[in-house]
Amino acid sequence: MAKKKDKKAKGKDKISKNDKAKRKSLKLVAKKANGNDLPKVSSKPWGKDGKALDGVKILDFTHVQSGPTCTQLLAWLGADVIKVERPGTGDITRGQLQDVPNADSLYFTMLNHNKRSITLDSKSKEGMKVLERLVKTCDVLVENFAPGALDRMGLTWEHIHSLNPRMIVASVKGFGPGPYEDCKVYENVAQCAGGSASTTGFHDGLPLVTGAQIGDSGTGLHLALGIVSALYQRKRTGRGQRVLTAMQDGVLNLCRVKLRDQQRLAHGPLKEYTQFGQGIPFGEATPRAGNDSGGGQPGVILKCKGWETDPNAYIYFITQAPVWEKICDLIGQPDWKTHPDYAKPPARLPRLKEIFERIEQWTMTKTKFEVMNECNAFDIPVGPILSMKELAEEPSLRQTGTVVEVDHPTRGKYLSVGNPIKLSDSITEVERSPLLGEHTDEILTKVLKFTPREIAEIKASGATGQAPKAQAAE
Ligand code: CAO
Repeated sequence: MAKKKDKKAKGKDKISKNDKAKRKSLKLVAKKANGNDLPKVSSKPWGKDGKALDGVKILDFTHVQSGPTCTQLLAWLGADVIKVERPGTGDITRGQLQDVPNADSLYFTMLNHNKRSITLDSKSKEGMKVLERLVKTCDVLVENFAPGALDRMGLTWEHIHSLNPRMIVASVKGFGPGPYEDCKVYENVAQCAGGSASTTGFHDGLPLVTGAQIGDSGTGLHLALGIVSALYQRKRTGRGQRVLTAMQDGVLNLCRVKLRDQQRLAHGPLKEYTQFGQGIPFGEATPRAGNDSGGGQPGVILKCKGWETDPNAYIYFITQAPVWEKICDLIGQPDWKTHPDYAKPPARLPRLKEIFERIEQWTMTKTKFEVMNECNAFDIPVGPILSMKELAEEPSLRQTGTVVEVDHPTRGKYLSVGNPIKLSDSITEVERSPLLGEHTDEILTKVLKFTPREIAEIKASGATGQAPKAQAAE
């Protein structure tokens, strides 16, 4: 009995020790614990209580769009992102689609906010010395070179892992392992190979690519999630791992509902597609559905007042079943609420063309914003077709930081899309993109801790850019 008591006491002791440890760790995240020993909600204003990825160092070896989208997101979430660029030219997008002479293009500036830039010739001995030091110092290496390029540089996974077993190596490639794994891929190639183009456009028209950069930016997003997950797993295992996202896979993931429809075809026609009501037979593959709604709620784009001259005077209108009666009242067709041809969703499916034509008679009497307001009053889901000009000028997007004005030393003020992911504690201050090699000295000295003599040697070799004239002439 005494022994039992002893055990109990020891158990209590254990619990209280655990409790102490728990309290100590909680103190790190909460100034004061509430009655339940749980951290209190931050007392600081929205987005002002530390950065989510504070302390994470990223070796950003990305270029063009897919990789930079990923590392920009990580930078916005608080990671220290060091972009390694080729001396002289840097990321090719700096000079692509230039609108202001001698200034980094918007293509580059809008994809590389909040990063530092170091120029390094990875194919030189001294350049590789610096890169290896970066590998040892950073937590994550992100790259989106053509297949095999990183290996050809000498940075194989095995080598990186031997230098820094904690390092996560994250890559975007066009295709995963298989017949196309060696191919170079750009946005529209991925949209075509990932199933988006074959399912976008009108039934009787060409396959279309979309304006949304689902191949590049979409894959960058997928990669960022993979990296954050690998960082989380590393907390348990202590080791890094490889993260691979193929653009074809990323696009297909975003086209998931179209693969759903492909399988539904085996069981009959896709009744929510306009072509069903038009009596056009379905083929073997998911067809292009024009503007038909992707889900079970039929919807299309309808003209609004001004459509004759304004290319964006349109609205997306969804005949959501629960609000059908309100739609009937709003468009002045109350008899459809009880009419057997219109009252229930299955009865409406073969008549969608006629139904939307009737709704369009109503939307054409109003601007897209009037339609939006009147429909929203009755919970009818509609979407005005907003132009880039309207989005750029929308005050609410400016207020939330989704659209931000950024100042840049060589191009002046420009608009950018800020961090679309809002965290209540973590700060996102959108900072301008770096000039080419702007932080080379700072990184060599403060991050990599090279001595002045070593830095002089690195620079004299030309690894960070043109070698000083005296040495170059030797
Ligand atoms: N110093 C020296 N050399 C460097 C360097 C540096 N700092 N940075 C890159 N390089 C070299 C690479 O080592 C590579 O050399 P090798 O071919 O001799 O090994 C070379 O530059 C070019 O790399 P790349 O083949 O990736 O570039 P590219 O312009 O020919 O192709 C792209 C571009 C996007 C088609 C290709 O990188 C790719 O398919 N990437 C994967 C998919 C992807 O992300 N696509 C999205 C692009 S955005 O639309």
